[in-house]
Amino acid sequence: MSLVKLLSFKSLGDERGNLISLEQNKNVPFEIKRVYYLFNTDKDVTRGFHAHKALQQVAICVKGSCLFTLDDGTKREKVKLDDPTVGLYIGNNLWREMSEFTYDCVLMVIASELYDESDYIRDYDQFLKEVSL
Ligand code: T46
Repeated sequence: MSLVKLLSFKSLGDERGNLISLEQNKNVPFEIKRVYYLFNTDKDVTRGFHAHKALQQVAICVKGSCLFTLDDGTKREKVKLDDPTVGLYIGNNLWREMSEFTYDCVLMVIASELYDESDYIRDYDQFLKEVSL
């Protein structure tokens, strides 16, 4: 089964431009507790390098592009996000790395929980132990 789960959002655009609405438990498959966004990221920067014990997220590149690498402990898959109508669903226990940001990239992330550092697994060996249990 692919690690890359893409959600397609219907654009409600008209001659004035485009509009996408995100609603919890509808086109976003969980209750939304938090939204954050990354921007002005230099092109050589890599981010992420962690997994989450419980958090579910949907990442949407609303402008520009970036590359996600997902890893479940047995395989790695990459996906380029460059379309504001597409969301990448990232469940728990998935290692993620983000790279190849264009400087204009605005990466918006919808999250199922409030920020909680204790939900992060920031050590790759620890992650491998957790997913092999
Ligand atoms: C993820 C990827 C896609 C907060 O205080 N509140 C928040 O809601 C977030 C997301 C971060 N922070 C703090 C924690 C760090 O001191 O902001 C700083 C940067 O966070 P971090 O280094 O975790 O950023 P990324 O880009 O490596 O990862 C972020 C999310 O943290 C993570 O959950 O899945 O984006």
